[in-house]
Amino acid sequence: MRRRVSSPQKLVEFREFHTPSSGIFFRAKQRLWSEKSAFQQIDIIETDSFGRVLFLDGLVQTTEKDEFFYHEMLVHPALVSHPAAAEVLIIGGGDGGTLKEVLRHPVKKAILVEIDRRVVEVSRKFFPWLAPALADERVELVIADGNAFIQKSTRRFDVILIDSSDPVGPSTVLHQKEFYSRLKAHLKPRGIIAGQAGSPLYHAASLREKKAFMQKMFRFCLYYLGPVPTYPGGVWSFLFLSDRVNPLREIRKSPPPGLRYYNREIHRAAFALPEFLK
Ligand code: AG3
Repeated sequence: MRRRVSSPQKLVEFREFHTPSSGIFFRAKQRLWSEKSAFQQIDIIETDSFGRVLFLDGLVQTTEKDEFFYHEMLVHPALVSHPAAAEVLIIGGGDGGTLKEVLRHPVKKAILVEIDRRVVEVSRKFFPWLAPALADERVELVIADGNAFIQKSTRRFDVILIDSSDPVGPSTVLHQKEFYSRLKAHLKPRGIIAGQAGSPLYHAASLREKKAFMQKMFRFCLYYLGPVPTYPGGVWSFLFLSDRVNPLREIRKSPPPGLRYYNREIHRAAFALPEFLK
C-alpha cells in the first residue's frame, strides 16, 4: 500500500502526542511520502519550519533543520573519545543521519544495521545526506534486526552506536540488559557503546532501570544530555558505556571540521546532569 503524494494539497497537520494532552505539530506544505511497511507506518512531509520531517509510527525521527543536534551528539562524544576507531557498528538509524556523522571520522568500516529496508530506501530519496553516505566505500548496509545480527555476528567493533526508537514500543528490546551484554561481547578492548536513551522527562523509568544494570556491566556508564528541539521534552539523553575509556578524561582527538553543534566545551558540559537525573 504505497502512496506517493506529489501534488501540493491542502495543508495537513501532523501531530505527535507526548502526553495525552500535549505534544508537537507540523503543518505539512506537502506530503512527500506515506507508506505502511512490513514494520511500521512511514511518513515524510515538507514543512516551512523544519524542512523535511520523517515520522515512524507517528513519532518524529528526524527533521532537516534540527537533525544535527541529535546525530552529532549521538556520534561524536564516542568517536572523539576513542583513540582510533576503525570499525563502527550502527544499530538502527536507517535515515542515515548517524552514518553521515560517523563518516566524518577516519574510520575503516561503518556497518549500518537497519531492520526496515523501506526506511533506508525512502530516506535515500528525501534526505540529501543518505545517498552519498551509502556510496562511501567504507559503508556496509545490512538489512536485519539489530538484535538478531548481533547474536549471529562474530565481528568486533571499536564503537557501537544505537540509534533506536523510543525505549517504549517495538524498540524496547534494544534498551534491555540482554541486548547490551551481547553488544559488549562484540566490543574490542578499548571499545565504546553510545546509544540514544530517550527523554529524561518522559522516559525517566527507563533511564533509571538502564543505569541500574549498566553500571554493573561497564566501568564507565554515564548519561549525557543534548537538546533536540523536535523530540518530546526538547532535551534528550544518551548513554556512554565503556570499560576503558572515560569520556571526561579522554577527549583524544579534535572534533572533525564542519560540525554545527558538538565541540569540546559541549562535550564536557553534556555530562553534567541536573539534580532530578542524578
Ligand atoms: N531515533 C530516536 C528517535 C526518538 C524520537 N522519539 C519521539 N519522537 N518520540 C531517531 C533516528 C534518527 N536517526
